[in-house]
Amino acid sequence: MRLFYSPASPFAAKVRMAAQHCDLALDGVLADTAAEPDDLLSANPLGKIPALVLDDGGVLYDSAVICDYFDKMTGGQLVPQGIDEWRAVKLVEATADGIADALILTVYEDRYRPEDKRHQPWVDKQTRKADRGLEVLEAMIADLPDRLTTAHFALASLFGWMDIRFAGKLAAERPALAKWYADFPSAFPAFEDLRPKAG
Ligand SMILES: N[C@@H](CCC(=O)N[C@@H](CS)C(=O)NCC(=O)O)C(=O)O
Repeated sequence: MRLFYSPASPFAAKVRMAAQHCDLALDGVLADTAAEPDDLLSANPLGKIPALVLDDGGVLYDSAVICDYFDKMTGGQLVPQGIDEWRAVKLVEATADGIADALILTVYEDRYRPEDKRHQPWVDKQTRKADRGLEVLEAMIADLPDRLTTAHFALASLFGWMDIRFAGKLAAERPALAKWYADFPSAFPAFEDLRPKAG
């Protein structure tokens, strides 16, 4: 399987960690989404990473869908099947991914919009989404199962990416999440290799 990714992407890091956890081999293909390369667009018409090309030539995209596919391929190694645990895991994953979505939009506002066109109230709105998400995550992490799941990889990827783009925010504002993040590499040593890295 080939995965279009970039070193900094939290969503790609989540998929790469999930694959490693499931012992699934991925060939990484570096992609610059800003350039809209043809090979990426054939794998994902939305032009986003991560995008996966399967061995049969089919494609999959959106990190949650790709992780669910890995889960199906491996007989449930990433998502518990019991309804209560399933709910807890998928809710944390959706919240972590949604926080990443909101914060990435604030980064793009700086990166892609000319300075005189930036709209601070919109940035503030995205930041409030992220902050509310982080607040509820502090309570939600208590309900996660001990074994590693897509929720763990989504959280670790988000926090690893925040380390690059919003350094210090987690420790200053959400110490319980910062502690969870500090403990994560001992549960998943490959994190040091697969964590989001500044490109
Ligand atoms: N919901 C998607 C989000 C993917 C996403 O936003 N990826 C970013 C990089 S971290 C991207 O490709 N941005 C380029 C763009 O939006 O054009 C997922 O979970 O895979």
